Amino acid sequence: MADKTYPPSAEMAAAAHVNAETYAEMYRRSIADPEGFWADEGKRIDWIKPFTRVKNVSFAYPDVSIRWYEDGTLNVAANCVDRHLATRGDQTAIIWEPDDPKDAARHISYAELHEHVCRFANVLKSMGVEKGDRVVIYLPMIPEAAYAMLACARLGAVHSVVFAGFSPDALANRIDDCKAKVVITADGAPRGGRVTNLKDNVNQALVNSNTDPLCLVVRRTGQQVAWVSDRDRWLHEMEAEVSADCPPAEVGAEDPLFILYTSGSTGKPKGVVHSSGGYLVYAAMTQQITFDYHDGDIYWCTADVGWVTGHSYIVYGPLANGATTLMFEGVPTYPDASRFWQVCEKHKVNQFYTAPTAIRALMGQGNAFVEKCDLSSIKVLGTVGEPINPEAWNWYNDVVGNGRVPIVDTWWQTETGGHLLTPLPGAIATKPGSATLPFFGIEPAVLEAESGKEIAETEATGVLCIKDSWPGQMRTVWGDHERFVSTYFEQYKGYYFSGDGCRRDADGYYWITGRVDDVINVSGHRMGTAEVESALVAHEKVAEAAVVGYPHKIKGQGIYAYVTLMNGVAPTDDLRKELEAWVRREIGPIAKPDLIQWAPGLPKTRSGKIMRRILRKIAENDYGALGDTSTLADPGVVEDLVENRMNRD
Ligand code: 6R9
Repeated sequence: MADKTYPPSAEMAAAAHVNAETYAEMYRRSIADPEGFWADEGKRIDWIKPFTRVKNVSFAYPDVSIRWYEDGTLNVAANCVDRHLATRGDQTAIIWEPDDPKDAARHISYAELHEHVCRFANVLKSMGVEKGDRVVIYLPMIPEAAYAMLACARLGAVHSVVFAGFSPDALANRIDDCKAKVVITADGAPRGGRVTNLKDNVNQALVNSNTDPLCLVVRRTGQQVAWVSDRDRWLHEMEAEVSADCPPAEVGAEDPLFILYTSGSTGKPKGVVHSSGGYLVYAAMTQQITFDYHDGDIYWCTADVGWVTGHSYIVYGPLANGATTLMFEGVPTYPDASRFWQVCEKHKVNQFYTAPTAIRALMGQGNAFVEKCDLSSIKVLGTVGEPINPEAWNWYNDVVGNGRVPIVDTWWQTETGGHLLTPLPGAIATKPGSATLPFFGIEPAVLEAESGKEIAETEATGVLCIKDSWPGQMRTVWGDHERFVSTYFEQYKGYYFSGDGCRRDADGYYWITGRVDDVINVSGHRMGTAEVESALVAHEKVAEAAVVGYPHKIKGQGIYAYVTLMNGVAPTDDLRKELEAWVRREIGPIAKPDLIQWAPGLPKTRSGKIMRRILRKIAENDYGALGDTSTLADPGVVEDLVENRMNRD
């Protein structure tokens, strides 16, 4: 059966930045003449010293190196703030919508943003932050998060935002890995009517950390906090003492703008490093074209700044374009399931960008929450983070978009900096569940997983790789270039390997099938199974643990943990709760296992390798098709696991 397709409306095609013809022509040129194409796109941003070299890239293993606009210099904050002052100083840059709808929203103009960023930068400077230094940002979704990021960029310092849902231990690991000079936090973080004591978390993290950064604290809730007087400073006190003038530093295009830690299939999270010049060009271009953003539009991306989506599509992309970007502190279901739609109505949102997990959760609450709101301002709907199932896509389309709004299903990664596969609303017909076609400059390839052979036929199923670089690509893993090369360029020589599986249909459309490595995607958050396993085995009663994903109605994937206890420890419900709380504390609430199965033993090969394929099948409740089990050291183990499986859906 042919997939149902949704072509762009005539109005959209006529008014959009890119229509079907311009897409075809621009795409052709972007591949045939990347130098010329990206030289032109590089002019989207202001350079202090214009670049003369556009692209200098090698994907050849092991000498991978990626450079764009390498001899140009710029300042990212000046691009996101200063250059708009002359034309749109009074325009709102950031609309901030607080957690509690009874509290007033704030509108921060570009002129105000400029003053906040300059003062913030001067505060950091007075704390000793210089170009190249690392600053960890552990903040809730408040405007100060954007000020902090831009203040770092203004000084040429490298920020690393750590999602405020991460535990003190996870925070300490990141502070240590990048050797942060300053950690920026808030007293507390209200979310969904509850408060997380962020400053307490930082206090605890700094007890365990081997680095001793200073700590800058934003007052958000006014709650009592424990204070270390030679280490901690209040932002509001410091700001009052510094000037509102801070000249932007000149940085090289290839100087790092930020580090963002993300989960991989092995070991500890990797510090993904993004550049200043190429990243900004790519974030700005994709924000404008994918969402078909026009001057005066109100644009809302519901992500958290702790993830890459918040970096590229709340802060850098929109602000580089002089957009009005909405920042939301709360959650979709507080005070009730109409919150997203009420915020859209209240601020007359034109582009709305969220994750499938939120769509599924809201879909489950019924249509009335949507239908009571006026969503007529919405022109484009977007989704990101995981494959969207057609049922959720259809609900988004029919109920939220009222059948009149294009949906852009954007496939990309922390590593890619911006969208790689996505429909363009005025150009590309959509199919529910497909991220459709490549963005400009992106040459996808589908490879046979085992042989690594690129499949030439249009219809193909395999692993998704990209043949050549684009300006927004990550440059390295912080402090570990070898890990960068081995993770993304070793298995399939000459290609960037995404870690995702995919299918390409007869129309050349891409359908992402999910990760092919030991990474699971829980509510759109990437989680390495190895990370959860090492948290579990760090508990004194746990001998061994194996973690896999399983299909979960709302979260996309849930976390299924097989746990072998130490000899003599009784498997009780209390212990199950204790382990859940333990993982929450070790990593954060997003890593809490949904199901824990007591496993007297794990299925292993004779050489001692855990056979995850079997564990995945049992977790999926698909135990009838376990495949070849002949290499198992003790086949009896499997029978017990099947019999006591926790997922019976
Ligand atoms: C931006 C972001 C990346 C992984 C990626 C893939 C999954 C993201 C998707 C999608 C299907 C989409 N993913 N967008 N899968 N369709 N539109 O989410 O970055 O947190 O690094 O996750 O998310 O599996 O490899 P990140």
